[in-house]
Amino acid sequence: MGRVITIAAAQLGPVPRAEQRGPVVARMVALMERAARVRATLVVFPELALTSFFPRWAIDDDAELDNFFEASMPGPETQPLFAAARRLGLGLCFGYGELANRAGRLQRFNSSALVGHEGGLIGHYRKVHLPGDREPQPGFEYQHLEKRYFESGDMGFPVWRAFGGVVGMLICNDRRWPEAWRVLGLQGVELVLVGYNTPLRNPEAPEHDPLVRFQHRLVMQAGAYQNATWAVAVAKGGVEEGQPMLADTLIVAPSGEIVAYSKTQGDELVVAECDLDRTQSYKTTIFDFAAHRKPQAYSRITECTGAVPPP
Ligand code: CDV
Repeated sequence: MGRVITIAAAQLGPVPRAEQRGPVVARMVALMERAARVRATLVVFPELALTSFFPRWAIDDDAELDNFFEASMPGPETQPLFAAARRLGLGLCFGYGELANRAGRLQRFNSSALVGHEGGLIGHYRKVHLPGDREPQPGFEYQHLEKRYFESGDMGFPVWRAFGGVVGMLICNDRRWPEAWRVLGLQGVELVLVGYNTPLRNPEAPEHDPLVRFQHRLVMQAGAYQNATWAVAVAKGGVEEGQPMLADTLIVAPSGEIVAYSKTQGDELVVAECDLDRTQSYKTTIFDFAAHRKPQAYSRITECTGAVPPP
């Protein structure tokens, strides 16, 4: 029978800049109710699911910026998500802007929450790889100012025993870095949950634009295969505040094969039955890390930091 969980990747269409939490949370609860009807047990939402992707704007006013962040999780406005998880018996993962208060020092992170079937917070992850700039770039059609608004995550890449397996989270740009996947893989991860907001146009390197979808699939499929894990990538799609976003929500098997993907740009559930035991056929053969990895050799390579010697 295996350890089968039915996962619903809940893609979201655009969220306007001025949208309050109420309507977005209502959209998310509606998707959770649909997921429960198809007997899903885990629902995964995108990066910064609760708001518009605000790093596209230069925001100087702290009060305005704070509107995009949650000071507690759950908070009064996100409580309905936790209540729905409990009522429907669903696990939940969603991205949000985290406003943390560490001994009076305010910190902002790009975070993801993991919620159990009983509606309790299992844990959260803070995005490590922050793309873009600190200052607005002259002439760019859209900014990407994650470095301005967030600190880099300070929790490493944790995994949790949850939903009958070993679960980790990455957020958007993290998925392009093999070391993020590998740190999860080395902890025996069996399911990696990834929310993202990937624009279709990159003003810094427009020559990459035709490859956005290809490169997204490339890293998701390679990350899953090389670490013998299921992987779920969930998009914000559509044209959000004039900026076209990649949809292409995916569920990827440990073989690297895409088993389900979105067909629209808007709110959509992408559902697959994921047997966590399928990870074993890779973890015990080609990617049996204990048997085949060679960390001693890798440290020699990292010692070679100088220039290539002359011939
Ligand atoms: N939100 C993101 O991290 N987006 C990046 C873009 C800017 C390249 C991504 O890796 O998809």
